Amino acid sequence: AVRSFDEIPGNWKSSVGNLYRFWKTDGFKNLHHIMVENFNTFGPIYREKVGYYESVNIILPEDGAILFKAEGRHPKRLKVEAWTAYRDYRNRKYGVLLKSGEDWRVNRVILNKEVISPKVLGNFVPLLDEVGQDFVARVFKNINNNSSGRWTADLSHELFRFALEAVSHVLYGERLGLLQDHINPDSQEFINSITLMFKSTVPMLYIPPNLLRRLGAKVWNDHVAAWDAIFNHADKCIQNIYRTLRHSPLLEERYPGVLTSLLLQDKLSIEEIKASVTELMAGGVDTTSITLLWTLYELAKNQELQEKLRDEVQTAWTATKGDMIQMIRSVPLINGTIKETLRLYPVAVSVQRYIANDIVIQNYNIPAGTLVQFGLYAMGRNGSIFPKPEKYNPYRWLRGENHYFKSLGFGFGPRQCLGRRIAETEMQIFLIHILRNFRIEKQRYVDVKSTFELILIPEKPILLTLRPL
Ligand code: HEM
Ligand code: 2DC
Repeated sequence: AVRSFDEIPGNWKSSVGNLYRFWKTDGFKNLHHIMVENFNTFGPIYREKVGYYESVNIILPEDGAILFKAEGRHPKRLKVEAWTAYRDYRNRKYGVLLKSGEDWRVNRVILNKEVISPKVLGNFVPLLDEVGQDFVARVFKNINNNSSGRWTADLSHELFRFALEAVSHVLYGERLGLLQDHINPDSQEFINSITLMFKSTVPMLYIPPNLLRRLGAKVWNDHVAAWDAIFNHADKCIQNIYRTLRHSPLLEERYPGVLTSLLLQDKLSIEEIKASVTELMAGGVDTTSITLLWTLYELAKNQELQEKLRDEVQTAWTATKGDMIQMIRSVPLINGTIKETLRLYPVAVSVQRYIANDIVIQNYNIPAGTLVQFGLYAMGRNGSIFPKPEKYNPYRWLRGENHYFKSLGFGFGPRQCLGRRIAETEMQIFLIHILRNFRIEKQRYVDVKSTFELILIPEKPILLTLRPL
């Protein structure tokens, strides 16, 4: 017989006790490790209540399949109250990230055509390629300023700039100039604010933001200041394009960028376009840059693998004569590398849905409306799902292996990551250029762990060396 919801194992009876234990064990920073521990203790399904949200957690690919079949026509993920509270507080519109119901769907369908449909690849590639080439030139410049003939740095800052430059070029069709020596201080503030915005979100996953606001808590004030800076900078960029468009209608043949395309289509209101473009700009920085940083770190640790990747890139380059669109289709191991990085270091520790129908998972009844979290980080490190999980091995994503519901780094279905196409293309092009030009090295062996600051990030700076081939 199917067992009842209340029989699901886990510590779901005492939410205050859980919050206290969370606090004591530094649970805020270790959410992903705590999830792994819980799966070890309770098995492939457990129920939990921490702070104000209650969820059922699952880890197996086949259970993920059941979950996503029940997501309904308007899939809803865990509501990040801090983000909606800020917008309500400042009277700003929700974009596609925070919208729900039919309003979400209408916006999402229109945005899909501009940013995620396979057709847009041809528009994005030249824009991203230009930024990739400029990054290479910037590295050479740094190497030449250095008598040692190589360049060693914490590349995260460089990668943040690269990522913001890349996503802005796609969104606005224009360059921000972040790969030059002197950059607009507003852009640097934008970058810093995104990191602060993510970090200050974490406590508010458990403590209601409106309570913290009334208490005048620092974390709320930090959060507001961070979003203010994000919105102000995005507003400036958007206004800039909007004004140009009104004064001089487009004559060029060139792809004008996502924002202009949306404005010309005239299917969404300007306020709606602004809200979603701001989210795309903010969502496009830490996500891809940190994934690239982890990838470079793994390649620095594994020179043999790095050579294999370089061979693939060089062979594809010769075969395609450097045509970037064809290149992207000819480098399966590069694509496996990105999947492998997201397996071990998923930006999002979980993908969640409030299910639309009753479902049965692991022989337990789960009623419609329940928040179900699929533990991405825990799945990626589980030995029965990925043999030798500690080994960084992009080959596991090739050939005839079974990948059914195992590659969920960008989420799933109609509510999956809207920036996925931009992110994947940007990261492919970046890795192609880097591997063609530099050897990636690391001083000595240090194992870098991840820490949860809403997204997973390295717990300490990673020093890497780039050396011309
Ligand atoms: C949503 C991951 C890069 C914009 C998401 C979700 C995940 C994710 C897991 C939730 C999906 C779901 O619930 O099924 C990633 C990863 C990235 C990345 C791993 C890079 C390595 C980006 C970029 C952008 C972006 C570059 C913007 C250009 C968004 C937006 C949503 C989203 C707007 C919300 C979509 C909606 O609610 O309809 N992302 N993301 N992401 N992401 Fe990304
Ligand atoms: C964080 O328990 C852990 O793509 C929580 O580009 C559940 C949760 C809910 C929503 C997730 C979030 C986690 C991680 C960061 C995600 C977010 C949805 C979108 C966001 C995955 C897993 C992200 C990084 C977006 C952010 C766009 C924003 C800056 C405008």
